[in-house]
Amino acid sequence: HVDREIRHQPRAWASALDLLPALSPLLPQPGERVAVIGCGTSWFMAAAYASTRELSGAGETDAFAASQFPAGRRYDRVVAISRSGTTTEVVRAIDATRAPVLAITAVHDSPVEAAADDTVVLDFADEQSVVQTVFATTVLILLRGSLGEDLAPVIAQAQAVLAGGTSYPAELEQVEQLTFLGQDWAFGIAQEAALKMREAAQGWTEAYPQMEYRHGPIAIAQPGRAVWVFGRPVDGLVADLAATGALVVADPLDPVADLVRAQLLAVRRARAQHLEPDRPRHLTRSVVL
Ligand code: F1P
Repeated sequence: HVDREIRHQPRAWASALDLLPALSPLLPQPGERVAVIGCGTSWFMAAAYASTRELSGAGETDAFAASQFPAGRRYDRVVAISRSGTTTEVVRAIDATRAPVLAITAVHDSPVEAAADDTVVLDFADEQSVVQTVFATTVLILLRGSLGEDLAPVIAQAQAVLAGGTSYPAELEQVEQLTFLGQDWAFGIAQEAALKMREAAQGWTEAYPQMEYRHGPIAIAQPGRAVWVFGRPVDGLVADLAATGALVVADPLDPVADLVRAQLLAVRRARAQHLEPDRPRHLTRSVVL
């Protein structure tokens, strides 16, 4: 399924943006103090959105893994992201906060919907794989659109990636280790790429903010390993990376379009090891305690 779901992304993003005018009154309003929560992939999308919203000037925005949410803090609104709508930590965090909660899920009539004040159900972005791709990116595109961003170029870039026009270097299918870097909101995307590679392909991956990478993690860079930078590399980083002999990937793609390349790589690396990328070991579609 995951191949089909990865390829469905640009269409799902366009559908979400079509809904934006109708959904806008439910989404965070300018000036509101917002917390965004989720688990796993949904947490990384929460982190990416929180950073984008804060940088856009729309208002203070924090992101938390749902299990780490400080429920006593005052927020004007909590946004809870959960594809399944059943993840226990998300339901508990919603129950614990006094702020109004907007849930974004893929499934109707879920426990998360029951606990939240308002719910947006992106059922056209639901998926059958345990490994999340289309739901996660569709939520992020919708939320970026709500900040006034023009996402047509991002959709076009993802279409080009899927058409094979913007591929990754073939050596990435062989490297023994991958580190993903991203500055500001692209750090959430780097974390998500690293998670995809772990879930689907059982790969050893790490993720850091770009500026953190030189504070220790660079010690493991060497030939046969790769470092993939999402978004524009900070000054001097590519030269430092090249000096280690590691394979460096850095393209001028939007980080979400670049994530599509990482998803495709995760599937290719899984297949090369005869792993089933839809159904990673030790993982279920949602974690219910
Ligand atoms: C969250 C999640 C996924 C992960 C796996 C298990 O689910 O941790 O991110 O990929 O499917 O569940 P949800 O709350 O978004 O349904």
